Amino acid sequence: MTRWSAWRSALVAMICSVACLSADGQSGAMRPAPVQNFTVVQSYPHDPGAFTQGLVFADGEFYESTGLNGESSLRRVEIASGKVLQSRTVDTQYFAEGLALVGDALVQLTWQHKLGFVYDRKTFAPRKTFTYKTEGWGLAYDVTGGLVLSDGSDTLFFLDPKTYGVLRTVRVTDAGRPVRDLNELEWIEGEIWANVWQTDRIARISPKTGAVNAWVDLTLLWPRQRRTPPADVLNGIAYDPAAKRIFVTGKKWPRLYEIRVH
Ligand SMILES: [Ca+2]
Repeated sequence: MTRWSAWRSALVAMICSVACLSADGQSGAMRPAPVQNFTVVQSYPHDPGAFTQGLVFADGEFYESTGLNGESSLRRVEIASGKVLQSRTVDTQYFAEGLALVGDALVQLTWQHKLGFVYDRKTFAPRKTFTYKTEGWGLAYDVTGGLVLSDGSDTLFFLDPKTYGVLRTVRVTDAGRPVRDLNELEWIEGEIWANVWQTDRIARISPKTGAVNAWVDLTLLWPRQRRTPPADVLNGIAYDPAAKRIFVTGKKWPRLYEIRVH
């Protein structure tokens, strides 16, 4: 080892001892992910009857999947007014869940029937169904990342967008601990963002490792003590990649928000 390389190795070790270890000696990977704040950019009306389980942005509009037996639907929604422009009722035996746009098809999950519906994007006409082995909670797709499903556990399932077979899974963790109750999903700039059921937090997840990169704390978006029945939990994330707009709402919330995270 030359004198230069020895000096360089010592420098790297010194930097790592400061940067890679926390005060209690834990490695950086074991530290909880940082918590980020938000500001509201815009707020829009949202159908307070929509028990939002899936939210997708495409070409200046939202597609939305609503849940509950007898209230489940697939919708196309005008952003500015929250007006439902197109709707299809889901049979009362099904509790609809996550929604993703895959090419010209809308793919909708059901909660416990292990049955997915594929619709024509334009007409909402049913094309086919498919099955999966878990519960169905959240669903998201983008061309780069692929189709990803959550089932309320700490596992994300990456599906083949043509056959819906499982390609791989990843366990989601923060500081090495499992993050369960992963719900509505969205691909945002290479990360998977996930609502965590019964919380006001969104996890920003590395699709490769499952590690939570950061949390977005939305506790103050519509504080729980001010929520009026039948409004339920925060759920629903959509992303406009061209304008980099992030939208969030909740189950039976009367408003939908564009937020900026910092
Ligand atoms: Ca979504």
